[in-house]
Amino acid sequence: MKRRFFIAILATAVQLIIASILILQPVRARSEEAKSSPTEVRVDNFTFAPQTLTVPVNSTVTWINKDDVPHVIASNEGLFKSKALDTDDKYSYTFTTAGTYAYYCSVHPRMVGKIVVQ
Ligand SMILES: [Cu+2]
Repeated sequence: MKRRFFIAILATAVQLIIASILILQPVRARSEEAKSSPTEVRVDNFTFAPQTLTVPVNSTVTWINKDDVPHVIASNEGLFKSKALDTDDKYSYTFTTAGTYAYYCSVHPRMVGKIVVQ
C-alpha cells in the first residue's frame, strides 16, 4: 500500500518534469531567436552591410566600423549623427517610430544606407 503510493508520487513527479521540459524548451528557443535577430550594420570597404536593414519598432541598431578609415553615421533628416568612428568603434541608435530612415556617411557622402522600422 505504502509502496504503491510512493510509485504513484514518483510517476507524477516524472510526468511533471517531462511536461516542464516540453513546455520550456520552445520558449527558450524562441527567446534566443529574438536575441539573435540582426540589428547590426557593418561598415566595411566603404559600404554599409546590409545596405537596407529591416527591424521591428524599438530596435537598437548598432553600426560597427570595420574599415581602417573613420566614418560618421548621419541621418538624412538630422535625426541622429555619430561621432567619427575609428576602426571597431560602434554607434547605436534606437528607432521608436515606424518608418524608413535613410542615412549616409558625412565623410564619404556616397556611402548610403537605409533602416526600415516596422
Ligand atoms: Cu565614411
